[in-house]
Amino acid sequence: MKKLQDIIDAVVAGNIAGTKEAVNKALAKGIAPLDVINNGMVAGLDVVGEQFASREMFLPEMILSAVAAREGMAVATEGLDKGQLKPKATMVIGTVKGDLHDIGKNLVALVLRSRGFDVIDLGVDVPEEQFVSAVREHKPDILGMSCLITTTMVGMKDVIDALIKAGVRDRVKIIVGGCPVNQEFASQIGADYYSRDAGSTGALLEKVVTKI
Ligand code: B1M
Repeated sequence: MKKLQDIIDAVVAGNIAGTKEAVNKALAKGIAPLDVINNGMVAGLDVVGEQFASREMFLPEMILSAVAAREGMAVATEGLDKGQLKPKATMVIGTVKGDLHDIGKNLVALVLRSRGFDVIDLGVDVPEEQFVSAVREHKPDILGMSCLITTTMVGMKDVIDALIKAGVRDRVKIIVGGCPVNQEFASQIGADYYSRDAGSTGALLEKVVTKI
C-alpha cells in the first residue's frame, strides 16, 4: 500500500491536530487502521529518525513528532478490536545502576510506544537483579539499557552477566544506548544492538521485531 503523505507530513511537522485530522480523513476513506498506522505514523517516524540523525531536526521537534504520532495512533486504534491491537513487541527499558539520567531513555520509550511497542519502563538507577526479575516477569522480546556517565557503563555488562547467570540471556534481544556508549562497547559486552538516538532506535527495532 502506498504511503499516506498527509499523515507523514503532519507527523514530521509535529502537528498534533493535523495528524489527528489526517488520520480521521484516511479512516473515513476506508483505509484500514493498521495501514494508517504503518503507512502513516510509522512511516512519518522513519522520516523523523532520519532527519534527527542528520541534524535536520532537533530534540524539541522530535518530541513533538513523537507525541503527534502517539496521538494519531490513539485515533487510529479506537476502532480496532483487541486482537488487532496486539503490540508489535514488548520491551523492558531502564537506566543502569548509579545513573539518574532519564531524558534520553524516556525519549526512546516515547518513540517506541508511538510505533506500537509495549514498553515497560523500570526507571533510573536500576540494579541488575531488577532487570533480571523484569525479564522473568514480563517476558519481553527486547531489553533496553541506557547510561549517560562513563562510570556507569560497566552496569550494562553487569546486567548481561546477571542475565547469563540466571539462564535468561537468550530470551531477549539486548540493545544499549546513551552518549558514552558505541557499537564497539556494545559488541564487547555482548549486547545485540547499539543505537545512537531515539529515532534510529525506533527504525532499528522495527526491523528486529519482524525477525523475532
Ligand atoms: Co549529567 N552528566 N550528571 N545531569 N548531564 C552528563 C551526561 C555529562 C556528559 C555532562 C558533562 O560533564 N559534560 C556528564 C558525564 C561525564 C562523563 O561521564 N564522563 C554528567 C555528569 C558528570 C553528571 C553528574 C555526575 C554531575 C554531578 O553531580 N557532579 C550527575 C550524575 C548523577 C547520576 O546520574 N548519578 C549528573 C546529573 C545530571 C542532572 C540530574 C542534573 C541532569 C539529568 C536529568 C535527567 O535526566 N532527568 C543532567 C543532565 C541534563 C546532563 C546533560 C547536560 C544532558 C543529558 C541529556 O538529557 N541529554 C549531559 C551533557 C550532555 O549530554 N550534553 C550530562 C539529552 C538526551 C535526549 O540525550 O541522554 O544522550 P541522551 O539520549 C539520546 C541518545 O544518547 C540515545 O537516544 C537519546 C535520544 O536521542 N539514547 C539511547 C539514550 N539512551 C538510549 C537507549 C537506547 C538507545 C538510544 O536503547 C536502549
